Amino acid sequence: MRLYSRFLMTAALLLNGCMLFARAPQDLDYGRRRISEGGLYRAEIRPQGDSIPRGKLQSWTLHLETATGAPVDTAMIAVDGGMPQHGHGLPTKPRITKSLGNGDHLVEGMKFNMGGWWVVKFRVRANAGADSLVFNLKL
Ligand SMILES: [Cu+2]
Repeated sequence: MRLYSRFLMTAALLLNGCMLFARAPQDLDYGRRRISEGGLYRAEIRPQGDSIPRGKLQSWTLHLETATGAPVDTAMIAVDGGMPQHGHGLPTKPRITKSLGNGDHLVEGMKFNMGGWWVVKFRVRANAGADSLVFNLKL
């Protein structure tokens, strides 16, 4: 009996911990337009549709401009991401494959293999300097 109640308590604690861990921060910004962490750039992600499909390889457009709104075409951009609550990264290695002009960049190889809170990060190196943009997604 005593062992059983201790087991219940442990289970309750574990469950509680898990639930805290599993809950995404409530003030997350899921907007598709963001200002970079250091304020050097503004960017917008343009997935192919309104909703981002799960488990499907997709291409996005990343629109990049300076803080004052000048399109940035020449940049080194690295893509990274994952699920902060699960401790894993993206299932693929998306890359910027082409500059489309007017600040637009083609992002190929995007894929999200499960539902939940995802983070996609773009590390930008261009004339204005190095900075990164972090987007939150809910799938
Ligand atoms: Cu996950």
